[in-house]
Amino acid sequence: MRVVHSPRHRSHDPKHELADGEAIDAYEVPERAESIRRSLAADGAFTFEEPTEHGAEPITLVHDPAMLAFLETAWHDWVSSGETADEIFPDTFVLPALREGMGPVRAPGTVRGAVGMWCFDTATPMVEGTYAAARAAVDVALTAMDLALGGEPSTYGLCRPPGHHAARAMFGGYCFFNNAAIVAEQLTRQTGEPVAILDVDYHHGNGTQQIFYGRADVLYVSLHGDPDRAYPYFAGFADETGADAGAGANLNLPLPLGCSNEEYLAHLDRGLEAIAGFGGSTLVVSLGIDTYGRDPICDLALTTEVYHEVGRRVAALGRTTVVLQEGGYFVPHLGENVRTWLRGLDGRGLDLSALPDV
Ligand code: Q9C
Ligand code: ZN
Repeated sequence: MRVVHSPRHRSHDPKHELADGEAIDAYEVPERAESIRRSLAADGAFTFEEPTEHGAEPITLVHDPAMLAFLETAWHDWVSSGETADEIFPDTFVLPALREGMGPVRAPGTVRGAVGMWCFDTATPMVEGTYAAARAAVDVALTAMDLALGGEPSTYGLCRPPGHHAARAMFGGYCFFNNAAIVAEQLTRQTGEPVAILDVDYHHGNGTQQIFYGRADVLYVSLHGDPDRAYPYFAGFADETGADAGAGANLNLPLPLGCSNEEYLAHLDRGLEAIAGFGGSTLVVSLGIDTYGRDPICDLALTTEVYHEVGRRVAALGRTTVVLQEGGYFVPHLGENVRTWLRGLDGRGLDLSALPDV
């Protein structure tokens, strides 16, 4: 299987996120992607290539150009206005109620103010190299798509930072540009067919859902921790099925606390059934491995074996598949879990021999 990877991801190297009023070590760190790269490289059946540049247009077909412009200059503007902190966090958030009844929001003249127009949480700091890494992740995703359109049955884009929490005009959840949504949008344009997205990250992909919620030509299917208890809290409910032309083209499958492999596969089959009944020949997978039982920030109970079976069942759809990396935070097993998933997709056997005993 062909893998697209860029060393550029390393320039997004946040040190902290905020939790319960304290700065804690960041979970979304460069070592995640290195763990995946090492595992796939050691397997021998994966070949690596660097992305080609795709420019800004595929991004602005999905995201507000003003958000792209903010991200592009934020670090430079931050430093040149005399700020000295090496991570940018929002100070306030422009919730609709802040200016309720008082007319439109005016863009603040400082990054410290303006970041609260675009970022929705306190877990997603921008650092000096964030923008370059986020742009490279988009190029990784689009290059994986190009290879699939060129005839590969399945390809893998080792995207970092991840993307599925980024909405049209909002970033957060460790995500800046929505790599999967950008690829899905291009697939609709380049194939002229509808496109399905399967999101198996532990967290609901609120950004991807938002971007396509009114669209009939993109099916979004997500398995995730129930938003009644899980981040991002405000989206991912089972009764969110799409709006307007998109009615019926959104399927949320919330999962219970401690969800087992068996329960998970039963939910997966419902999602795959919806995809099988939807048109088009291509599939985008948002592959999060934070469903793992040992993930430090999630609460399901999946084991490595199940990722092989999930990959197998996705392959049985028979679609051209672009797999893009999202979350997964138990770094010691992250690479092997991804490798296991992709081996299942590729019709190869389960191989647990390289799973570290930690
Ligand atoms: N106070 C992805 O897996 N959690 N994003 C913050 C800590 C943020 C996860 C809660 C989780 C974001 C791509
Ligand atoms: Zn996640």
